[in-house]
Amino acid sequence: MAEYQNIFTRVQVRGPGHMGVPLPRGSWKRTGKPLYSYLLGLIGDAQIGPIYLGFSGVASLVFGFIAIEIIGLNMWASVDWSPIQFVRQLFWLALEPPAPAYGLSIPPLAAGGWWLMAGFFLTTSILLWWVRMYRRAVALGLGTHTAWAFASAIWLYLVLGLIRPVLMGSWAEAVPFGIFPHLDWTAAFSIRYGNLFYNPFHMLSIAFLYGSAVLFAMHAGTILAVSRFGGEREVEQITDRGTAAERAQLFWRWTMGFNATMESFHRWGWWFAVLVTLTGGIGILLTGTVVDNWYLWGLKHYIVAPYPDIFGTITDPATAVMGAGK
Ligand code: 07D
Ligand code: 07D
Repeated sequence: MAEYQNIFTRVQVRGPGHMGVPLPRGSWKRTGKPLYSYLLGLIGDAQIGPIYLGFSGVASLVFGFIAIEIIGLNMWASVDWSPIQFVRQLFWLALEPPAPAYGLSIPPLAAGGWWLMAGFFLTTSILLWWVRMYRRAVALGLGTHTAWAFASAIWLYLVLGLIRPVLMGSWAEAVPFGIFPHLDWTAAFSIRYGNLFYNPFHMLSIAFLYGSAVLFAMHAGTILAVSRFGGEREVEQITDRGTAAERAQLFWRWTMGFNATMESFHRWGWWFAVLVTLTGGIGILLTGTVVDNWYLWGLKHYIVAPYPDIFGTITDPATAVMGAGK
């Protein structure tokens, strides 16, 4: 019993390699002979493979590989093909979208064309991976909850890189590829549109993000705490409530007066996670299309305390004529 009182998985079950349930007609074969890893067994199931590749899986990997290749080679070219500088500066290197002057037209390769192409391949790859998730769930007779949660993340990704730039009429609005450059973009975006903190959908997204972390910790903590009573068989305990479920629920009813159930808790988790990117995507979509400056929007709606009236009315600097007032 004390085996359970630690952070890593202690029990590693090893039977003969399990190939999984039979697949529907028309499926591909599973690839790879199962093998075992003690180290992976500490954080998950020790069995590795077989994997199901399938058409959408292979196509997604090919498209994803091409995207990473285009991004990587452009970054490498930007340091004059020096392998050392490529590694040294990797986190700072970028493949940038076209300049604003190109609008939504197709620019020359070196002036954003490669960015557009990489975006096309990456987006296709991500959408194909979604198809794979959906189809694997159906093939196993599962619900498609995971695919729809992934769709919510894809929604934010599409708003950032495709839908909003198209509505704004310029690829230049989209995110660059690059580790630190995409952070610079995020900071610049917030400033350009008057401080994203005052965007109520950014607020909602943050509340769901923080909420997801809290719920995750509460859930993992609760289930581990009752694992000595068989609590990790939590889903069985939805219909066959055992002492683990009883105690877990009592713990929360005692500490905060209300408790979730073995079932409802997973719906809470699903919704919180899904709403992070769902509300986030709405917030980004509204920025620049409906609201130009969230600080001024906040002033108008009395959520921002105004600065003392020393400099007169505050206008959106983005709309001010350069040099005016000098
Ligand atoms: C732990 C699951 C595994 C996923 C990992 C990420 C790549 C990128 C790079 C080809 C939780 C794999 C990384 C495939 C390879 C190239 C050039 C998920 C886990 C380990 N970001 N972001 C990161 C992406 C945006 C922001 C890290 C992607 C928006 C901030 C990583 C996207 C904005 C910070 C990364 C995307 C934004 C990060 C760690 C797409 C607003 C950080 C991610 C497709 C939402 C953090 C240096 C992680 C960091 C970070 C990837 C979009 C803001 C490189 C793929 C435009 C403020 N982002 N990001 O663990 O350390 O996610 O940055 O939309 O502080 Mg980002
Ligand atoms: C990026 C969904 C797309 C990812 C997909 C996965 C691969 C492959 C491969 C592992 C993450 C693709 C996968 C390509 C992986 C392998 C092999 C989800 C993504 C499809 N903010 N902010 C958010 C906070 C500020 C800004 C959300 C906090 C400043 C912008 C989140 C703070 C400024 C945007 C959040 C803070 C600013 C955001 C992201 C604090 C910068 C967005 C949620 C405490 C100076 C995004 C509405 C998420 C958004 C976003 C948190 C501050 C800018 C809740 C906590 C004021 C531009 N911010 N932020 O899940 O939705 O992202 O905004 O200061 O676009 Mg913010």
